[in-house]
Amino acid sequence: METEELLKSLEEEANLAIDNASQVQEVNEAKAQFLGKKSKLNALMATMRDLSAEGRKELGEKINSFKTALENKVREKIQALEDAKINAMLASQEIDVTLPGKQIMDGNLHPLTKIYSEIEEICSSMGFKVADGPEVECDLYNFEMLNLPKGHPAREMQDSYYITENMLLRTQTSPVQIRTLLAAKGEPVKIICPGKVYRRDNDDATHSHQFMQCEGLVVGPNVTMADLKGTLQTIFRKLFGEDVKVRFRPSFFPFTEPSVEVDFSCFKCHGEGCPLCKQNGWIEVLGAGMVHPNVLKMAGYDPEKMQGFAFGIGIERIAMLKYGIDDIRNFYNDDVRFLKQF
Ligand code: 2NM
Repeated sequence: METEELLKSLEEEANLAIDNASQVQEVNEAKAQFLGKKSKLNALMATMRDLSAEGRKELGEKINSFKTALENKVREKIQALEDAKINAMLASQEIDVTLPGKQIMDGNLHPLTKIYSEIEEICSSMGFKVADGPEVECDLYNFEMLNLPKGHPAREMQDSYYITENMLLRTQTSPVQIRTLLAAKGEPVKIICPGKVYRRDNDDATHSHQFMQCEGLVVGPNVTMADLKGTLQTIFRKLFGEDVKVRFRPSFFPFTEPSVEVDFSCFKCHGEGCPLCKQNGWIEVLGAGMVHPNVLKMAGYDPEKMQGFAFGIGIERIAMLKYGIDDIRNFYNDDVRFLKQF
């Protein structure tokens, strides 16, 4: 009877300890306290050897059922504590999938990229290939082979960022065209070369020491100025509108003969005169001409058998006209308020 009461009180004590445990560790401590080697239960078991066989069996059964019940309770409690922990974690990390998403600002292409991509697309549709080359060039390709020998006054006009005696930042993309002609070894060529160029210039609203050009070059048998005019007319009609007219005025470049300044009729007032064309009706946009026989010869072509035309478009100038931008420096200042307008 005394043992039975002892077991009963142990059971109550153990149940209370386990019920009150708020952490797995406390449950394990209670388990050790009530079932471990130093537990009162163990002491009780030690008294069994003094009992009769009958008494031993009876007590053994009681102790076993006490142990099993307690072990089950411990297991259930630990499970309950772990479930509660996971549920708390899930509740704290709950995601409301119905909340609106974060607004992400869309990027867009730089206005200069848009213009040269547009020109590339127009020219590709006419059979031009796009060529590129190094921005650090040798004197030979940048000047000499463009009919600009040392001491030529036109060198001074764009003089220039030299890296060494004979290397400089290219002042136009024409050296890419010279490289293309040399590689073509006398075969016909039809390319455009978009890219950055560098000149000694004071930066102001319309000038920058670094800007973008897209030069075009067509070399082949029977290439004429009419081809040049038709090509430029197609480009500018696609860029500015189908009614745009193109006009040539005589000019001079060392690498072309004859050379022309190219105007197109104002796309805003259609030639009537407005602030954009300065009441002129025409807008000057580029230089062009028939490739100089000296340039053809130096590049390995016989000017009697093949002729060529070339043109050089300033990308910034086109972008400023098309988008109504009045200061070239806007292109380089990385101000998102400016850039996101295009
Ligand atoms: C221009 C104007 C006129 C030009 C000439 C050549 C080459 F390589 F064929 F000689 N490339 N680009 C050229 C001609 C460029 O820019 C205003």
